Amino acid sequence: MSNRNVAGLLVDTLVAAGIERIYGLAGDSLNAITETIRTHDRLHWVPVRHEETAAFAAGAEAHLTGRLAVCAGSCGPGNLHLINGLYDCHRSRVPVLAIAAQIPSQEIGSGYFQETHPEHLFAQCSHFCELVSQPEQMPRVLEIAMRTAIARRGVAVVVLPGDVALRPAVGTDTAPRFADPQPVVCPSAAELDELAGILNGARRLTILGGAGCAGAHAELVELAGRRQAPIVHAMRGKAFIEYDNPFDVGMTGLLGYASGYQAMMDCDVLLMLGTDFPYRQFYPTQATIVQIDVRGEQLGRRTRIDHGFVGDIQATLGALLPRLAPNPSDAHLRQAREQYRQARQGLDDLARTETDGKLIHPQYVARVINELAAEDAVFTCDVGTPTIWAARYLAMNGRRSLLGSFNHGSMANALPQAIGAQVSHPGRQVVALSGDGGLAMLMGDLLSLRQLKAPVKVVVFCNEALAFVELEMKAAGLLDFATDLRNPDFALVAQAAGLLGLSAETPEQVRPMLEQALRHDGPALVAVRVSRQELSMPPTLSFDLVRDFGLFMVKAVLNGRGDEILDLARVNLKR
Ligand SMILES: Cc1cc2nc3c(=O)[nH]c(=O)nc-3n(C[C@H](O)[C@H](O)[C@H](O)COP(=O)(O)OP(=O)(O)OC[C@H]3O[C@@H](n4cnc5c(N)ncnc54)[C@H](O)[C@@H]3O)c2cc1C
Ligand SMILES: Cc1ncc(C[n+]2csc(CCOP(=O)(O)OP(=O)(O)O)c2C)c(N)n1
Repeated sequence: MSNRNVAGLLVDTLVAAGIERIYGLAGDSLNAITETIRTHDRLHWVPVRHEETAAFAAGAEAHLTGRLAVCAGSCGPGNLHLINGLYDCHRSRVPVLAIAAQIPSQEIGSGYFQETHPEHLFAQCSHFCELVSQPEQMPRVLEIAMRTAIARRGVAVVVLPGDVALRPAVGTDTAPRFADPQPVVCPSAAELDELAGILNGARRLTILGGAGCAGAHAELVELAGRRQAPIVHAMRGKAFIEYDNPFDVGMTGLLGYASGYQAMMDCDVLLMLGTDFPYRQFYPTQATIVQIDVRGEQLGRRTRIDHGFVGDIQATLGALLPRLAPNPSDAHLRQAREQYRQARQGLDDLARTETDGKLIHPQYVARVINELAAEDAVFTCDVGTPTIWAARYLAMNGRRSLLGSFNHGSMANALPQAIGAQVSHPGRQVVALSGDGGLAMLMGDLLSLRQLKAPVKVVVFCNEALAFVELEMKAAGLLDFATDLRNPDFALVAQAAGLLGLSAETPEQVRPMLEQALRHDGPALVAVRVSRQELSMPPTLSFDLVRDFGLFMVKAVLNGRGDEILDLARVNLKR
């Protein structure tokens, strides 16, 4: 222990905290750290081809375990490449420590080769970012960084010059303990009485639940049953709310279901539970709005609220339930459920096999993935239309997980998140739903799948376009421009990278190829040629509903340009 250098102290501290791996890409400013890991048997280096991948991968691990995960980048451009992935981790509130190596300490401030100032660069995507300029700061700065990432759930960055990492450590021999405090945050008894009074008085209560409902499924369903309330979910709440839930009426938002939108518009009281659903146009304007969130600063952030309470959803609902009376009327719930049935029927119809000519509908691909995937699969979906297909066709069951770049909205997240999910959970099936634009953006890390022996299954929705952007252009009444993609044969690219590579060109090939890929004992990629023009807005069957939906789109994003959407809807509904 006494011969340790600062890098050795850093590694020992991480190991003592239960860290098993660091995702990263080597560089000389990281040499002291990688050299220590080389001879260490409890900490593994996970090499990737782009540091952004390292950050996304660490975020995926942290998401699935709920514990701290670590990534590293070398000085200057190396750690600069981490930034977009770290933004995603930070905005998704997953605890990630980034080690940003720095140029030699005596050169800082001289405009030296590769010099940047990570303390400034990472400031916006971290809760903590400090430079270690002398060995005496370690391990204290590292401990504070780790505790901050865990306690505030987000990113912390330790900036470490390569020469400081090589210097003898002067820190304590005692490894710090990282307790995992589990305080129960619940509104006071008086607040709970007030909350119960509001809910007991509601005739048409609708619940909007989000990621903060994780672990509170039973309480949520009991609350909805007691008050006969439909439950709408925000995207990050899907995995925790939708399954085994007789009160579920789907998602809201631009990609949501008409039923989710309608249930929120028709209520007299909206109860927001652990959600930061961002789109203000989708909140009701007349209803009484009540919000519960464990973070007080989240209250009233997205819509005006009438009552706000600070509490953990599970604890709060547990304390609230005994105070709630049964609602004698189920009219609101029945109406919302019927609208949901219709919306779901419309979505399922769109996922049928029949196609125009030889086109493969992406909805069908997503449906088949859902049918074939394991009961505890981890899905990742790229920003772009794969997010839509995941939201609508992947059924969650309490054991499956769904990861995306939902809050930061960065393309190219699916492959790197799949890498982190697979490396940290070797026993689970991991399926990435990638866009052809998204895959190409960080395609270098297809090579990592083979190198890491990570049996990720990548399904590429090849629509030869930045299709989501085209959709937005159409919605705004613009002609498509700058969205064409001339793709290579991704199956051949995959084969060259040492993966099983398959290409589905016809609807008949989709299911057998996906089956083959999922059975394959190793990484696999299936490139599916899907149709380019797909209406991804909430589908509806009757013209009245289309018209309502048109209005809803106008209200949401179109600034009065609803005609194009109606035309698009008519075209899509004809088939
Ligand atoms: C292309 C694209 C399109 C999208 N379209 C849609 C769409 O149509 N509809 C949609 O819903 N989303 C959509 N999204 C996702 C959207 O941007 C948001 O990420 C999502 O709506 C947020 O979901 P959330 O509120 O569940 O999670 P978050 O934004 O993460 O909010 C969770 C909230 O819960 C709180 N919380 C956490 N734990 C607890 C706890 N234990 N107790 C109490 N509170 C807690 C947090 O403080 C936070 O306020 C889209 C994303 C992309 C990339
Ligand atoms: C890094 C980044 N660049 C640009 C965007 C804007 N953007 C959002 S979706 C999208 C298209 C994604 O294309 P692709 O991955 O091919 O998926 P598709 O929508 O075509 O299915 C773009 C360019 C973004 N979100 N992130």
